[in-house]
Amino acid sequence: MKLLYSPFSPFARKVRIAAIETGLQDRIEAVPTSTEDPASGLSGRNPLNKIPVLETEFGPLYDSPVICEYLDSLHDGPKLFPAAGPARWKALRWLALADGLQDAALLIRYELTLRPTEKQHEPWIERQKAKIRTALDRMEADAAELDGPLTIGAIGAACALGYLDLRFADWGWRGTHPRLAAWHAGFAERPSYVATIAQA
Ligand SMILES: N[C@@H](CCC(=O)N[C@@H](CS)C(=O)NCC(=O)O)C(=O)O
Repeated sequence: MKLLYSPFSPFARKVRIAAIETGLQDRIEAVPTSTEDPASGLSGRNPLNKIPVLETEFGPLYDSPVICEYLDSLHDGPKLFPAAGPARWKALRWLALADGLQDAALLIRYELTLRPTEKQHEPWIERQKAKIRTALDRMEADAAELDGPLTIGAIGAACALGYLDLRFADWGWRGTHPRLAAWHAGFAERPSYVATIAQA
């Protein structure tokens, strides 16, 4: 299977970590893909022209939660997506919160890097920052839920925090979210996390 990705994409990182944690990495060929390059063929695989995309024998799969759940169906080890009950819904809620944080952070990133300075809209940036702050506060309050068996929610949270470290290190989220910081420090020792660190 081919994974169209960028080393800087937190969504693709989640997929790459899931692949390593489930022992599937050797079945996946990671193909660096630019969302800016029409010749990449990305839009022919994902009409939204977003990465990650996983090419499978039955066609392309997107977005990252779908790819992760597909990968989770391919192995017999402990599942990243709990099968049922509160454990499943909590893992999916963590995943949604982490992805939402990443969406807001990416919107800020695009505003600051793709728009001319004179067209950047500070209230829009502040609105996204507010989402990130309230998401981090919720994560801090619920951080104890991240302990225990590894889930896709925990992987998502680690990637979202890693993206803040990559692009917005000066925000200093650790100072205001100590429980989350302690949890993240433990997660950051996992070989899957280390192997997927992007250099800015
Ligand atoms: N919901 C999607 C989000 C993917 C996403 O936003 N990817 C970014 C890169 S990190 C992208 O492809 N952006 C290009 C664009 O928005 O045009 C997922 O979970 O896969």
